[in-house]
Formats: sequence, C-alpha cells, structure tokens
Amino acid sequence: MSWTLAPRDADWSAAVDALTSGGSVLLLAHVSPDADALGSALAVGLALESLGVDVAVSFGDEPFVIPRILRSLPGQHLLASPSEVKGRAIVATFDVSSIDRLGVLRAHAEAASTFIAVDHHASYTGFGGVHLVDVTSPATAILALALVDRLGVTLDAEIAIPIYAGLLTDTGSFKYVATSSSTHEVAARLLATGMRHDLIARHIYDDEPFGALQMLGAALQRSVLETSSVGGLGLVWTVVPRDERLASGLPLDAVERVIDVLRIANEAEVACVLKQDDRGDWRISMRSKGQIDVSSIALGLGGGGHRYAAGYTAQGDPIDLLEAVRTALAAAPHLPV
Ligand SMILES: [Mn+2]
Repeated sequence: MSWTLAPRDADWSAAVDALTSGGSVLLLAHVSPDADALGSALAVGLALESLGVDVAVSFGDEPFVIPRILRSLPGQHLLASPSEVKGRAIVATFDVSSIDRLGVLRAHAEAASTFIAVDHHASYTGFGGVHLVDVTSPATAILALALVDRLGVTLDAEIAIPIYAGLLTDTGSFKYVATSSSTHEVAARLLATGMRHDLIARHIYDDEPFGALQMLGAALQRSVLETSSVGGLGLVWTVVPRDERLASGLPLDAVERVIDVLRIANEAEVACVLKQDDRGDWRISMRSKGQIDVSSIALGLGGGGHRYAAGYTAQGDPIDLLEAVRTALAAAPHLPV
C-alpha cells in the first residue's frame, strides 16, 4: 500500500497535546538509525526538553550503538538504551516506515497510551494512532521542524543542527529530485540560526579512517557490472563480507559510502551492495537513477525505502540473495524519469 494522506491540523494538535500533556515521552528512530531518523528525534527531544518535558530518545538496537557519524549531533544526553526507557507512556517514531523497524522496542511502542508516527516514506504502513506523515517531504527532518514550530519552541542552532543533518543526507546534499525551493528555504532558515553546516558536512561525509578507504577500494575492485540485467538498464553490485570489514576494525556504518560511489556508474540504472553485519546477516542496499522503483523491490523482499534508495535485511548465501534481487529487478516496470 502507499500512504497518501498529508497531516491534518487535527493530527498536529493531537501530537502537540500528547507530547506536552505531562506524561513521559519516548522518541524513537528506526533500527540502525540514519541522520534523518535520529536527527529528527534529537531535534524534537531538545525542543521538548526546553519545555520541561521528561523526554528520552532511543532506537531498538541491541547492543545499543550510536553510529559514529551521528555522535556529534546535539542532544546526545537524551539518548537512552532500550532497557532504560521502559514505562514511558507517550511514544513518537521518526522516519520509521513499518513497525518492525522499531526492533526490540516494538512491543513497548505498541503499548503506548499515545503513539505518534512522523515519517515521509511512501511505504509507511499506517501504524500508530496519530499520523504526521507527508510522502512528498524530502526528509522526516522537515516534519520534525514543523513539529518544533507547532510546539512553540524557538529554533536555535542546537535544534537546527540535527534537522540539517537529516535534510542534508536524505536529499543527497540537495541533489535528489524531491529537493524543492521550499527545501532550500528550510535550509536557509536552519543556517540563519548560525549553525556550522560546514562542520556537519565534514563529520558526515569527510571523516573516515584510512581503513575505510581501503575497504572501499577493495569493494569497488570486486564490483560487477551486468549491462543486460534490470531488463537491459544495467546493474552494478558488490559485496562487503564481515570478516574483511572486521579485519580492518570497521563498524558496519563505515560501509555506507560504498553504494554512494558504486551508483555513479553510468552503465547501470541500479546499484546494489550486500554488506554483512556483525551477526552475519546481509544488509542489502539499492539505489536507482529513477527508472526503477527500488522501494517496491525492497518491500517485496521484506524491507522498504524510497523509489531511489531502499533496502532490506536477509540471511543466506549472498549469491542466492543477489539472484533474488536480479529476478525482482528484471520484472520491475520501467518508469519515466
Ligand atoms: Mn528519511
């Protein structure tokens, strides 16, 4: 299904009323959070804290590890592990398209007295009781900023930084098609707080250990171009096994960059990276130039995402997993760009 309703005034009011009702609040990003998910939660968390609300920010990963590139975002003092957030009555989720993306905190969220979903995925499944969902928004962070405004909190640099981090990454540094004039107006508003956008960009994009570059080189060296795949539109793919990554002492998030480079290949409409996590499961990431809706492929294989960027987690032999992707891509309709 595809979510089409934009948030109504009644939804915004219900969210603001619940978040400021005096109950303890839990703000959740999705598992393996990115800057849009965690940045949105931290920004709203800082706004609620300024109003005196008892608020914590978490996500359902165990062990609870903050991705390295997100450790410099303001609001880290609000972060609490899943075992530390039990009993919080009001829950809001950020950038979570389906409830299984809450990981070990799923049952906790489902038991909340008020359950608010803030998201922009077309694949949002409709969970929760209050829906602040706009599938035309380039980032959940824009909805988070709207929520900060509705809470009546003045935007300052501390709140602007995590919102900017989400906006920057989900728009591909303002390159992707969903970027509009109003996206840049939001960015201008954030920069007007005096926040240091250059430092955020460096932390997120230009701050990797040397070993990550060598891993990137190895992943690119073994990449495969299949020009006849995807109905002749072309597929480029590579694999990053756990053992190779751990031999360089690198966490899984150090692999994120591989697909950003792989997708440059102009002979391939779709890029795919199979990266093995510490447990041995495979995280399959896909990027499309637009003619293929990779979120439909990911949804069919148990994941989600957007037309241009999507993924899922699976177990098994990576060659078999790749074949499943190849088969789904071969059957996918070719869309006009
Ligand atoms: Mn997002």
